[in-house]
Amino acid sequence: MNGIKTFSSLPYFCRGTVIKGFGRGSKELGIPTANFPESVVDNLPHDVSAGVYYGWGQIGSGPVHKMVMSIGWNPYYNNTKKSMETHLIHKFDKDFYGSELGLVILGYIRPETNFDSLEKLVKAIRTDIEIANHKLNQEDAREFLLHDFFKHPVGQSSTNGTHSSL
Ligand code: ADP
Ligand code: RBF
Ligand code: MG
Repeated sequence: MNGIKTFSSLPYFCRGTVIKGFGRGSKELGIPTANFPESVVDNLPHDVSAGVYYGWGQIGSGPVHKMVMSIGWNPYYNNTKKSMETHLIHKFDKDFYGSELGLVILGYIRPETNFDSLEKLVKAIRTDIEIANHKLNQEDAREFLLHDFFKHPVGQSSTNGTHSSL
């Protein structure tokens, strides 16, 4: 079985505050991941199983970026608690701990894997980013850029979630 799996609960929309993780994402891997609090993880529908997903992500009312994320227990590090970690495919000038991160999860890339070296994990994540990039260039994925979810209430100066004055 090759193709990309689909789950009945996708697309899945969620929003939460970016919290401190274990500090390993950017330091060790060169791939920072914004971590969600347990409350957001606990709300995930059961059919969104552990694995790597792609979709769109937005910090506050800022621009919408491509993202890849890992949902699961990170077997490489023997984590015991389920986590949702998002890597936004964009270069940020500074950290955004404490900000709201809104996500629409569109599709599944692969199951979580227990790699026997850090190098292999990093290589797999690089490939995930390429796959996400490709998937998110397609029209059915780009439609979500205009979704109400990424628009913000009057008073937050945004008429269109894909624009930012920052
Ligand atoms: P932690 O273990 O605290 O999650 P990471 O090393 O994974 O630490 O770094 C994640 C943090 O880096 C995020 O919370 C965010 O503030 C920042 N960051 C900067 N650029 C990005 C990006 N492109 N994607 C995700 N997080 C980013
Ligand atoms: N961790 C794993 O143990 N196995 C994986 O297959 C795996 N895939 C990932 C894919 C992506 C796109 C991202 C962003 C992370 C992935 N991770 C995986 C999580 C990685 O181990 C995690 O970012 C670090 O543990 C830092 O918290
Ligand atoms: Mg992280």
